[in-house]
Amino acid sequence: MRSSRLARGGLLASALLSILAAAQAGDASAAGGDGQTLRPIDAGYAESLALNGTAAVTSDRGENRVIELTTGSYKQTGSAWSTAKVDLTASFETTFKAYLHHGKPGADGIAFLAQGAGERALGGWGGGLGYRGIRKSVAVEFDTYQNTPDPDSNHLAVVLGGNPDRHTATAEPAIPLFGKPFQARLRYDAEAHNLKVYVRSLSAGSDEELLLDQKVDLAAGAGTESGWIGFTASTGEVTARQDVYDWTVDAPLA
Ligand SMILES: [Ca+2]
Repeated sequence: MRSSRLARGGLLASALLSILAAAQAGDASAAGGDGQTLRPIDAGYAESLALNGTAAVTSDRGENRVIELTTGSYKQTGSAWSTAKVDLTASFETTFKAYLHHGKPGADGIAFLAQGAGERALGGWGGGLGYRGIRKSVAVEFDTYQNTPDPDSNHLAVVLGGNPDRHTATAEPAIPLFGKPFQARLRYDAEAHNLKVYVRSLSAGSDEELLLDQKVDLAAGAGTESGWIGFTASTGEVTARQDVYDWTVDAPLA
């Protein structure tokens, strides 16, 4: 099975080749400058993901490829990283959809990370959101469970140093993060060291909402100029199935 082969790692070379082949085939959209578009989760690109913990690549009923980060059992952690490293000193944009479901209420949420710890990186369960302890990282969390340091059970936050107990910035979306699919768009301006995070409901006619507009240096936070990007998630005493899909990355490779 592809995902279990991935879990053992060692496919970096073929992953890079598949991305380059995609670019040559004209799959790259206008990226600006020297950027290439990676589509790590579109058809055939599971090879470009490193999966850890409970994370697996599956298909939904519509045959779309989905990164299932947690499967709905207790105290799970999962992570999925692009095996192609990204230049964190350059501007990039990434968009993904997430569906956090199958609990009542559900926990704990997901996070998008830029990190310098490597493609096996995986952190703590529960309120750790799968990234607690990944010290060389900048996380944007989508947190659906209120732990003691959290403002509520439906918030975004920028977190440095793999410590979800300390939020650099928080925001509360108008939409529920749990129970209904949403789309997130992250835009990093490397010159300004600015990260903007937008969220919108996938319901027809819904508008995108700018939630985080934060000064942060991704390369400094990740402790490297070329790092990995991807997702973590966790469950605890409360559980959920937590899926990410339609992930596109518009970033220069390192
Ligand atoms: Ca939490």
